[in-house]
Amino acid sequence: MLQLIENASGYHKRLAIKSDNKDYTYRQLLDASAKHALTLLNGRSDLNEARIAFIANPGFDYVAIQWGIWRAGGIAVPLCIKHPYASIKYVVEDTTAEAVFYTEEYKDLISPLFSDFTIRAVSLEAIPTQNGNLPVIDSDRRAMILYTSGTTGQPKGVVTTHQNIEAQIKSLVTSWEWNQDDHILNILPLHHVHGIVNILSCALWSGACCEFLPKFDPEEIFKIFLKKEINLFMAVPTIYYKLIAYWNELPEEIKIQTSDILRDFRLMVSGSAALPVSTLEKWQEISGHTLLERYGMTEMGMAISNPYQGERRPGFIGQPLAGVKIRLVDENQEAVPDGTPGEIQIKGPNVFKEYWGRSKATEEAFIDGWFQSGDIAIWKNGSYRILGRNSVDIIKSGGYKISALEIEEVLRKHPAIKDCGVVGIPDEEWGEIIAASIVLNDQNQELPDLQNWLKDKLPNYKIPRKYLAQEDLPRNVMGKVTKKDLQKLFREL
Ligand code: MCA
Ligand code: AMP
Repeated sequence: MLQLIENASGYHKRLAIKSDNKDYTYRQLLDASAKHALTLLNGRSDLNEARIAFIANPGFDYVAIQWGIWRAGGIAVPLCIKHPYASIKYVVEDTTAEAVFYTEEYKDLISPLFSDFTIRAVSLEAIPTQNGNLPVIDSDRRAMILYTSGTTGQPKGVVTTHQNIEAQIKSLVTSWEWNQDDHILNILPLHHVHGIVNILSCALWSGACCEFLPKFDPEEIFKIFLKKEINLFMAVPTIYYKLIAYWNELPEEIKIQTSDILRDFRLMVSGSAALPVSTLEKWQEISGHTLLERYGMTEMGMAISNPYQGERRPGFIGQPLAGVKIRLVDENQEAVPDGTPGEIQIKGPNVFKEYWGRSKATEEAFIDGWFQSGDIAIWKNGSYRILGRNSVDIIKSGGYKISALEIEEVLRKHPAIKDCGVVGIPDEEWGEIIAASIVLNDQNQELPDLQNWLKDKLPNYKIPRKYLAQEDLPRNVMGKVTKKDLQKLFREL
């Protein structure tokens, strides 16, 4: 039996999930997920790694469906509830999903799937009661596919096995001392590692409670904090930035009350993007906590973390997590001396199995068994510090990883656009803001309303916020677009 499920069997009566003002025990989660598994199986003995796409609000149903897919032997493919149909279609097509499991509120969004593909529809609202046995799932089987942007245009599906996910969970549970008295608030999207593994799965592995807030809303978050039930919080730097802005506007007595409650938290973590020292310091003043900054990636879960016990250094990401091997190398794949920048490479049971359907990309991602992250860091005084990335085409905005090339590919389909260049511009709130330089076919024309035009083509967080019309893009003598010059241009606007 999968370890996560086996653990849950030991926590029957404990509170597993709080969502939609309801409490759910581990027993309820086990019962519901078994029911969903039998529905998916529909008389078969094992789904044998069939891809099952699913869409549900963050909360009990999401988790029961995810566990149901795993217990039936399927690969869970979470769909983002905020994505336009084009992005959902891409994931379903790329994974060749056999079925899509959905809750009623997403019926309209996903219904075009049923005319575009031969795909089974499984509605949560129409689950029959079935009897049968669930298969035994080996932990080396594929468990999940999450989509991540890279230096290629289209997002790639990152495949992790149950073993990979277990290794990712175990190292965090040990390092951050998760226990069954923990109660965490999950406000992150559930199609990425941060929300799924670091928060949800670590909580359920430990017998703790995971409470959901389906939508990011600072007012609601502070209201929940004031109930004094939550003792753990994890978010991306943009969220801490927004919480600080909200806190600044609170009446004085609520500020004092909130700060007192936050001081009693066991742990507060930041990750998914670089945490500005200014945000760390302001949050320290408000909460008394030095945010624990850690470093991870969809392909490996978490790899490096500041210590739970011990000094957390602002601007640094810490040391390798238990079971994770790290090396820093130069362009010749030679280890660099301490204090010299190098690419972070990773080895360990936490590292993913493959990119779905992309054997060449999988092969190219590794060198001598080491996964090449593309992130540049130095090791200084016993801690790693991130310096940047080796590709200017990867943007991090609001904690999301975004490919400039993917956006450019879409923009070039606009009939008025001859060429374009997309870059990330540093921003204290968002990490980076996406900016697009546009060369129009007809230079005398005004820039069209691209932000609106992109709405049904890209997720909101991938849509550029700044636009500039240019006669041509900055280029080097070889004619290649010089993105650094483009960034400079936008910074100086
Ligand atoms: C939204 N807006 C933006 C952006 N996103 N503006 C600039 N840049 C952006 N990226 C604007 C919208 O246009 C809108 O503006 C307003 O913000 C609210 O938009 P909405 O979509 O409602 O945003 P939100 O719900 O407030 O979202 C902000 C957020 C979200 C909560 C910070 O971006 C988020 O959940 N980020 C977390 C992503 C995450 O989990 N990443 C982990 C990846 P207007 O009001 O003017 O219309 S996993 C990972 O990275 C690895 C493994 C790791 O290490 O963890
Ligand atoms: P993703 O592919 O969405 O999983 O994003 C992974 C990327 O996020 C990494 O390759 C880093 O570039 C970035 N990242 C994650 N954590 C941190 C951090 N603490 N500091 C700087 N960058 C980070």
